[in-house]
Amino acid sequence: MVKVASGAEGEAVELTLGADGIQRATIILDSYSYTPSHLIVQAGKPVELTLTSVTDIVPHNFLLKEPTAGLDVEQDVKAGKTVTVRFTPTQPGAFTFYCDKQLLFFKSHREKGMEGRLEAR
Ligand SMILES: [Cu+2]
Repeated sequence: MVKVASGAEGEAVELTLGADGIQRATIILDSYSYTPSHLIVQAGKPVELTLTSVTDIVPHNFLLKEPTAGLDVEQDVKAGKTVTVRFTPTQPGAFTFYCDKQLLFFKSHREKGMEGRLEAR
């Protein structure tokens, strides 16, 4: 990962392409954020994200649904666990990923700011 900018929206990172043709990054999930929250990738090439939760109790997830770009990711990340997801954005564009977990009548994690941006170029 290469840090390309830092601002109010959080740090933007450009994923590096591995020798195997896969773009990889590690994302930290906390309550209620993804770090980094702005990813820049190349369209048409596979992306592999390692999702690491650093919470003790609160479960999170990672949703990235953009049918027009072939994206349909829905992955639970239990407290303290690490999982990987793999997908390929078929088209350039800016897509939003988020956590839709919600406790009873409280605000959803997304409403508390748990979302980020995937920019495919
Ligand atoms: Cu969450």
